[in-house]
Amino acid sequence: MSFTIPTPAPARLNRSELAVPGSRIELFEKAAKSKADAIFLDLEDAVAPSDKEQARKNIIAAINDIDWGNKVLSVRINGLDTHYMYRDVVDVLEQAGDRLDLIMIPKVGTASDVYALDMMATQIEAAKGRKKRIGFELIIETALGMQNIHEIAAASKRNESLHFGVADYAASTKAMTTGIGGPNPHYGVLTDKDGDNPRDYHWGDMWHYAIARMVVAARANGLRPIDGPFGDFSDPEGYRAQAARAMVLGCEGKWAIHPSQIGLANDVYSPSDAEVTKAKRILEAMAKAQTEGAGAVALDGRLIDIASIKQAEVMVRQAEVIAA
Ligand code: 1VU
Ligand code: GLV
Ligand code: MG
Repeated sequence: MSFTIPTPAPARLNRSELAVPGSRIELFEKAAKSKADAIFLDLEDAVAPSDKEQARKNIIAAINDIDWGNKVLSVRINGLDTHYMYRDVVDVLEQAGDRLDLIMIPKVGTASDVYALDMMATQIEAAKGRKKRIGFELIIETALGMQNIHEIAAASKRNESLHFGVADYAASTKAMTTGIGGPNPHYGVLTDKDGDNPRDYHWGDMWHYAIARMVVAARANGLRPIDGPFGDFSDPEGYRAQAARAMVLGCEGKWAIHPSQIGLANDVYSPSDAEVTKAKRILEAMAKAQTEGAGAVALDGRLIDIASIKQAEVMVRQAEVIAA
C-alpha cells in the first residue's frame, strides 16, 4: 500500500439512480415510491428553458413535502455556463430542507468549477445554519472534464461520486452517433484477412476508455463511479449488458431514465447468492491459510492469495449494505 490512503466518501447504496424532470410534478410521488436507491430531480437538460423557474419551485416543494423514504436525494443544477446555475444553488440550498443529500453538477470541466460550487454551498450553509453538509455528484461528460478528471475528483471534500454522461460526452468529443449510450455498429474490427477462419466482425465497447478512466479517478479519490444513461428504454437486454460491463470495471450503479430500468440496475449491481457464497468461501479459505502461515493457497483448483481477500470483501460488503 502507498502511504497515501484515499478517504472513502460516505457509503450510500447507489445501484440505480432515477432521473426525474423537475417540470413533471406528476412523476415525483411515483419516483419516491419506486425501488430506486437514488433519485435526482433535474433542473438541467430534461427541463426546457421556459420551465426552469417553475421547475426550481416544484423541486423545492417536493423535497420539503414528499416522503422520500431512505432514498439518496439529489438535485441536478444547471451548468456553470448558464445564468440559471447561481439561482438553482441559492434557492435550493436556502429553501429546501435537510432531506436533500446531494447536488449533482453537470458538465464539470475543471477543478475550479467544483471549487466555485463548494464556495457557494459553504457560504449558504453557514448563513442559513444548514445542519447537514451537502455532498456533490459530478457528471463527467465533456472532453475538458475527461481531460481534467483526476483534479476534478480531488477538488472538494464534498465530492461523493463521478458519473459518466455518455450523451453529452459523445457530443463534446464529436463522436458520430446519435444513440444515448450502448454500442455502435461502426465501432468494431474485422478479423484478419489472412487468418484460417472466415472473416468475422467484432463489435467493441466505444465507451470503455471513458468509463475505465472515470473508475480510476473515482476510486483513487474514494468516490463512487456511476455509469450514466442508456436511452433505449425499450431494450432491457441492452441496458443489462451496459450495466454489467460497467459493474465489472468497478462502477457501483447506473442511471435509470425510465422506471423500467430501475429493477435492471438493482439486479445487475446486487451480487448473486452464488457470487457471495464463493466470496465467503475465499475468505474462509484465506483465514485458514493465514492461521497455517500460508499466503497463497489453492481453492477449487485456482490460486487465491491475500489480494483475493480484498476482492472477496468488496462483494461481501456490497451484499451486506444491500441487506441492511
Ligand atoms: O404507469 P403510469 O402512467 O402511472 O406512469 C408512467 C410514467 O408516469 C412513469 N414514469 C416515471 N416515473 C418516475 N420517474 C420517471 N422518470 C418516469 N418516467 C416515466 O412510468 C410509467 C410509464 O411511463 P411511460 O412509459 O409512459 O413513459 P413516458 O412516455 O411518460 O416518459 C418517457 C420519458 C423517457 C420521457 C420519461 O421516462 C422521462 O422523462 N425520463 C427521464 C428523462 C430525464 O430525466 N432525462 C435527463 C437525464 S438523461 C440526460 O441528461 C442525457 C440523455
Ligand atoms: C447525461 O447528462 C448525459 O449527457 O449523458
Ligand atoms: Mg448531460
